Amino acid sequence: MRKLALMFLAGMVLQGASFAQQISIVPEPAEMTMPKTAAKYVINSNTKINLVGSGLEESASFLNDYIQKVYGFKLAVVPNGKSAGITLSYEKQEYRYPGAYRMQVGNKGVNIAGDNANGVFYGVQTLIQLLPTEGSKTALQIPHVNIKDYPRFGYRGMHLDVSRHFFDVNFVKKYIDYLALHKMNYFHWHLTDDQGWRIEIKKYPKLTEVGGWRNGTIVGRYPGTGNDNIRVGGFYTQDEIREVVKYAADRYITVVPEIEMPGHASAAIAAYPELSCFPGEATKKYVPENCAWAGDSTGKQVIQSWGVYDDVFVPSENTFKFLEDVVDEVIALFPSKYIHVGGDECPKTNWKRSEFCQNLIKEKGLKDEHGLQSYFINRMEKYINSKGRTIIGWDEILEGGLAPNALVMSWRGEEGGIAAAKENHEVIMTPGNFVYFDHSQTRNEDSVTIGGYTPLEETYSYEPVPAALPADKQKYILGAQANLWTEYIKNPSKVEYMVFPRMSALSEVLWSPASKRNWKSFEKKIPAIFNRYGKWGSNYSKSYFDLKANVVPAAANKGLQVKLESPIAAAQPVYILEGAGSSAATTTKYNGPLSITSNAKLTAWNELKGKPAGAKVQLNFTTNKATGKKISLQNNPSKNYPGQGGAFGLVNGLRSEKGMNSTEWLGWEGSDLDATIDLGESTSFEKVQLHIAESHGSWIYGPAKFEISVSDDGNNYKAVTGGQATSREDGNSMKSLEVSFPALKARFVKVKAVNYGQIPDGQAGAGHKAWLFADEISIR
Ligand code: TNX
Repeated sequence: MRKLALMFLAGMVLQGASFAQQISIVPEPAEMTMPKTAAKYVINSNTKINLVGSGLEESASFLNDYIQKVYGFKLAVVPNGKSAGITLSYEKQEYRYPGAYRMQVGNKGVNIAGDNANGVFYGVQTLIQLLPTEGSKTALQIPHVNIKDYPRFGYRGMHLDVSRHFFDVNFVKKYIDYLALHKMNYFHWHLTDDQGWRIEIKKYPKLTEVGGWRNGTIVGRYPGTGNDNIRVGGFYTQDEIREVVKYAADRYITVVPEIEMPGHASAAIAAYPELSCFPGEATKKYVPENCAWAGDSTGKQVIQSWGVYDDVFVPSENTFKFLEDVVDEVIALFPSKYIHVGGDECPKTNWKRSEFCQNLIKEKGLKDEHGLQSYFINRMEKYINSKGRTIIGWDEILEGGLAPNALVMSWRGEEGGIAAAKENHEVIMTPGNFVYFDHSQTRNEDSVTIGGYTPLEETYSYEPVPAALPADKQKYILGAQANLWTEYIKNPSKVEYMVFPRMSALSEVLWSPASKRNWKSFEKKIPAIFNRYGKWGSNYSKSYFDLKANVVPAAANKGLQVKLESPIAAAQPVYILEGAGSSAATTTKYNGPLSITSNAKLTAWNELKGKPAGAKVQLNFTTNKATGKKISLQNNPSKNYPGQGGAFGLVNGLRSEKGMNSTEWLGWEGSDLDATIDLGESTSFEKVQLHIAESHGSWIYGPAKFEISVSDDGNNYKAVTGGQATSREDGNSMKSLEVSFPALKARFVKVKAVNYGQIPDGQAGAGHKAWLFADEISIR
């Protein structure tokens, strides 16, 4: 069980004296030593910042702004100063990536020496992390330390989607400050998508006049329960863009702009319909019927719902001219070596039915529509290369042949990154299951998220260099980045909630030497990290402290056991168990695993000094003959949707009650659920049920077939016929499939749900493999 000696809960800080001694620098420095006897240096309003050398003003002013904001005073900055205090200077250091520095805190003050100005800036970030988060605000005690530090990766990135929801310049600057405080150096600005075009392009004013606004937004999780009918939007003027780029550069952060093509292009098409294969077709035609629409439904419109849409750029000369013009203006605004061209999720449906596209495929001797996508990206790459820049694309740009110099962002797992690195292409890793910060970070999600479950520990455990990559190809992994897609993130406060504390974990993955990365040490820093967010006035998720309930099979597979775990040593987990033989629903102190052998409702939470603290866990167990039994799977579910405890999750007595947004689901991409349950002894039963999810917009389909067979010896199986599978809607995109038959006796039961196969044309994700989602098998 993970326990912290110190604790912090839901806005309340409980801090021991020992904590004040703890140094909590995030990301962990490469090397750090402390004097034998701990000592302090005090920074107060008389302390001076000495600058030795030029180009250090940005670092001094960042430090001063921070001290002013958090502690309310400012330090005098003295060029060529020699007095005691804080001294910023240069000192040659040999490291692979810019940003190395040394730092000493002693009796005479703080010395920060950088290999370059960037290194000094990172030294200042470390100093900021030594400042107290408690106690006096006028005499800031910092511990004596010796630090030598440098980054592990050259690309340490964070992404922000400003299309699905728009965030103004002030917040974008704040976000950039968050990057700086975490020693990150790339900000990937996702500026265009189906739901809004956010960058002013002088030559095409309608991009922002028309494409920057939508008449409404679906309410709740896709496909939504309605439309809010509120016209929203916004965009950045070119002056604002320059301001942001400069602001970032002052913090040693490069802004990488993303202009999506050829898919996710509806906002541009709304402004200039001739960019579509079918300029005359109304956008509404491409939107599923169950997504409510606001306002004008004729002609081309900016999309109001989430997902992937078929109305993509037509690969015509006119479109290429348009995109080249856009790129010209983008390049003039962004000094970044990299220009991101998207390339992801481009449905081929329209290209298939467009005569123009089919002729183009023939004329250019392309294999098919994937060849056309590759042609599209290659052509834009050539143009961007001719301007001295390099393209980045999402991993779909591997399909149909990779553009020659492209850098690949691997988002659908690590495979794309591995394939690209093997072809000697540079790679930035952004795999969904580790660094998609739009995923939930708690099992008790308190607002809608896109789905998935990426808790803090999982992000922390991420290793950007895949073990599967041969040693001589590892150099192609430039680093990693977390993505923040904002379909379900409407305001700055939720952005902060979703990125913190996972961004702190990621910063350590990207900066600290692999040998310095240690989850247990990181956990010790969590109270200080949270205090710091508090000082910044930032929102953050406290789910790390949630009480966790682990459901496991009981001894000899006779029922279930629930273990309650809390990272807080001083907290007492308590629970109410209704059913399961306990008649009165009384609050009981937890002191060991709970046994579940019949239907039961468990409510559990932490108590701190007798008061409830943190989120409640609520589990409704429905037991049956399969519950807690041995189960094995022929095909493993996807790493992204492993369910709770793998195969066991199918017989843990728990079903999702919330629909898709649950960690109960096991998901198979293209393959079948093929489970064998060992009931332990010959058992009589008459029906088998499978609880599944079905959400075509999210590429999740019910099985093509649902088959049961039984065996007494585990070798010879006999199909159970007679029962036709019936299906019942359970609401929230969930269904129960059931096969019933005259009672029979058997020990082994094979349950097979055959994957739907390829997603049909005209549906979201057409041509891809369908997902099969299931969370529970019951036998009665
Ligand atoms: C996939 S990641 C997308 C985005 C969505 C995101 C939601 C990628 C390249 N494309 O358009 O916002 O999933 O998690």
